Amino acid sequence: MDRRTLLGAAATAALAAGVLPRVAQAQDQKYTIALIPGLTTDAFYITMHRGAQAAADALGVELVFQGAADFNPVTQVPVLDAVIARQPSAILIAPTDKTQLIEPLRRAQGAGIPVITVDTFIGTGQYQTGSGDADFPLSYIASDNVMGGRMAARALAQAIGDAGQVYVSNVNPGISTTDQREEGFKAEMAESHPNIEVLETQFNENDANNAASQLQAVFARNPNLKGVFGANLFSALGAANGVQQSGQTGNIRVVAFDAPTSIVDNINTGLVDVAIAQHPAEIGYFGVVAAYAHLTGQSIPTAIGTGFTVIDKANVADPNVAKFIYSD
Ligand code: T6T
Repeated sequence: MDRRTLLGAAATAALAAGVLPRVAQAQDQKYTIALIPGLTTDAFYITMHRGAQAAADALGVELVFQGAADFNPVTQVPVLDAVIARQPSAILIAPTDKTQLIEPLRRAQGAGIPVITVDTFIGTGQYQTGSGDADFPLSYIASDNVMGGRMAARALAQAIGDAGQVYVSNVNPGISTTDQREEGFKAEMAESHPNIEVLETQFNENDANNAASQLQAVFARNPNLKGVFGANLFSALGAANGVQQSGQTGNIRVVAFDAPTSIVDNINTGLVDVAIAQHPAEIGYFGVVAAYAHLTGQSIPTAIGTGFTVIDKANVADPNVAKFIYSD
């Protein structure tokens, strides 16, 4: 008997004995992947969920989307604990704080559940390095937020003629994404736009109403205010509303991070100059693919970067651009 005949005979014997080959076992296994967003009602995470579901459908895995109603570690941690209790095959999570989610996520790791972070990170975001107490997640899948902040600075500088006062409307300190956007924005301004003064950051706790009142207060204190960078969806929406309520549309220029449907109107009316759309569907899709690859024995990259689409009045109607507007 040659080698091939021998292998064939062995496989036939195994099948006859009811022993399925290994590949068939892996395919039959039903995996459950949990996706815990920063909050459930944000168009950014709704779009991420859509991408994750597309990958889950393609791979035949069950996807559970469970999150809190606001972007806050105090409400996210109990959701995480409830998910851990259900023992999913893997957890994808957007941690709402770089530090406060480390211990809670260790509980997932302790329960043998692989963790991948999407959008935001814990610790330094450098995973699987063997150093520190927060390098245990397998992978970090997200936009390059420092670069996104630099892109926002360039867009705002151009809109205001490269001179004058601006500020960052931000969520809360301690969130990896929005911290990095502010860092990139300020670095770009300091390095390349010496005639722009960046005023003190205003933190709005992810509340667009706060961001709107803050805009009006900053303008009252600085009547020459020229621009604002809204570092996430609610910051940008609120800051833009504040500009409108102050009757300053076109005088105080707005660059928005994120691209909910309302941004289209704001770009068309000239209230917002530029929106930097992330690709949250990509983040969700590759999150599920990475978790599945790990569960089926493949090694996965410790970081996967996704892109941006810069939206302005000139391209907002182009279908190749408009497809990056978030789902509601
Ligand atoms: O900007 C996104 C996300 O990247 C960030 O981490 C939190 O805010 C958003 O969800 C938009 O609201």
